[in-house]
Amino acid sequence: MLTVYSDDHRLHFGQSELVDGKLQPCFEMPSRADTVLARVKSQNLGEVIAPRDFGVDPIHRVHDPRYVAFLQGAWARWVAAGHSGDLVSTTFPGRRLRRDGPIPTALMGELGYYSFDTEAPITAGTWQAIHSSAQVALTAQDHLRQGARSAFGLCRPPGHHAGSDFMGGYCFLNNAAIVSQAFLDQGAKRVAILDVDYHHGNGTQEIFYQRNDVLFASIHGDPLVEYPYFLGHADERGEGAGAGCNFNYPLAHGTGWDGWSAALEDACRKIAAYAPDAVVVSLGVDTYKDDPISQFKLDSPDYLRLGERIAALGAPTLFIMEGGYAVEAIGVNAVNVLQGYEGAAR
Ligand code: SP5
Ligand code: ZN
Repeated sequence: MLTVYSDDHRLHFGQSELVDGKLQPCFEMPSRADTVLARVKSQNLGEVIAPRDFGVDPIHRVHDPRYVAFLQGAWARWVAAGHSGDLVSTTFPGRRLRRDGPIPTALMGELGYYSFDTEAPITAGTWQAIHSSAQVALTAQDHLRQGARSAFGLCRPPGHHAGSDFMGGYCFLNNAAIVSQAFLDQGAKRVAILDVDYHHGNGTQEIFYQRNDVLFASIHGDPLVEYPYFLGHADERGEGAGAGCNFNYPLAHGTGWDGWSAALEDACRKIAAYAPDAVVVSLGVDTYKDDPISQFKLDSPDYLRLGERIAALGAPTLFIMEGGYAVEAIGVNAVNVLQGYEGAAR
């Protein structure tokens, strides 16, 4: 399987994340991508190529151009105002504030408008890193356009928490949504997104919630007890034309392979019934038993089984890297999914 990777991910390196009232190193760190790339190479998964540049047009197909322009220009505005530390929002339009009112003109206000939490710090190289991460996904997608059955976009930063006009949860641009839209723009009729990251893919759900050309299925920690808390319940089934095209599988803390794979089986049956022209996998491996911020109990061999089940869908499949914070293990776990897929797809 082809892997697309760019060193530009290193340009995004947030300094800290608030944990237990203290600033600690960000869980979403550059070494994550290094570990996955090293495993891709040591397992001879296939060729590793750099991304081509498809520009911002495919990004604008799923993100508000004003939001994209904000991301692109925020750091320069911050520096011009005399700052040098990471740019992080602390004020958000919560309930009974005007969340769709006039967009603040002050940088911190505009940042709060476009954010839902404090976990997506904008740093000097963030725009270049997130733009390249989207291009990594688009280059992998282009490989499928050219006829390949599968490809791996080794994206960093991840994307599935980012919505049409908001960032959060370590995510800025929704790589999985961008490539799903690219398939449609190239003539696909239906795309299914299978989100196996530990956290609900709230951004992806939001982007496609009212549409029936993208099915979204997500297996994740129950939002009653897990981030992102405010989306991801089982009764969110889609709206309008999208009614019946959204499937959430919220699972309890402590869920292991038995419970998790039962949800996977149901999600895969929904996807098979939808008969998608392509499957996009939001590949987070923070479901791992030793993940430092998560509460599922998958073990490394389970990821082989996951890949095999995805292969049984029989559709062209694009894997997009999302979360996973047990840095030593995420290479083995992510590549196990890909190798499980390849072993069964062969
Ligand atoms: C892409 C992705 O996986 N984003 C996840 C964002 C999760 N943010 C919540 C972090 C909460 C950290 N809690 C610390 C527990 C330390 N034991
Ligand atoms: Zn996650």
